[in-house]
Amino acid sequence: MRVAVVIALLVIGSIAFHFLSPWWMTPIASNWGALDNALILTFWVCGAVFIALNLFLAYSIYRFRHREGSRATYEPENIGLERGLTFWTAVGIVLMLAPGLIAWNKYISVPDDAAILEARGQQWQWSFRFPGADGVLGASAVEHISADNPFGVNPGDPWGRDDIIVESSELHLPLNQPVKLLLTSTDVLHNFYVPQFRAKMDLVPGTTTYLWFTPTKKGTFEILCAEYCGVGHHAMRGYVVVESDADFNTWLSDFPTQSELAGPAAEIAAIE
Ligand SMILES: [Cu+2]
Repeated sequence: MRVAVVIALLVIGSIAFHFLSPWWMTPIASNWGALDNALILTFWVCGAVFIALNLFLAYSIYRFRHREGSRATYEPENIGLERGLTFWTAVGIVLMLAPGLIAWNKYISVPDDAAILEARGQQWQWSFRFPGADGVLGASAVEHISADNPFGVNPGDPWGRDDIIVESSELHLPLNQPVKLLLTSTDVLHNFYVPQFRAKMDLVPGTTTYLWFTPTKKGTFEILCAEYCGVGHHAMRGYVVVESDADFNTWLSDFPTQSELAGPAAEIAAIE
């Protein structure tokens, strides 16, 4: 009997906590409202099941409590009950999975007008590479990485010479411009995550992953590495500053191209 009351209080407390809690998602600053909707729907489905199951449990403990002289009946099969449970469980699972699958399809379909840039993670910092005037990122490989070539841009690839190298953990992006981030890692697994954009993706050494989003709000948002990557993991932070096109171009013009960084000698060596 007391257990039934405790369980009922647990349900009431959980509902109160949900509605009164100050902790909720940060205001969204990207196009990924579909991910929020999938999450909120999952919350409602799980919440409804949690409430129904626990109240039923409390009710059963009270209703079927021990009484002198009364005996339980044994009922091994109940086809109606099993059909109902199977059907409603299936409805719940479809409700939770379908919006996520639709959102995921959008997540992996990059719009044609997305600007491409590279975000590189290494223990324990971020850096960024823009394609420069030709609009194409040059080929890169780990064996080309050096102090004056942090992205390992292939010195023999002409597309790479005007790539703009941002050796800073602060990334600026123009407002309302879809961006495709190519994600590379110099050393171990990292994960690019900006909570306000809702989007996140692993950086995997030896391959290139990607994610895309459209920043929809001006402001400064924190980049967090969301994959434990060593003792300095907690310090692997950066910032995304979303601003007007003009401010973005001014910011980008301060950074060197790959050939400015490496000097002409690297190119001559590559040609020879
Ligand atoms: Cu990391």
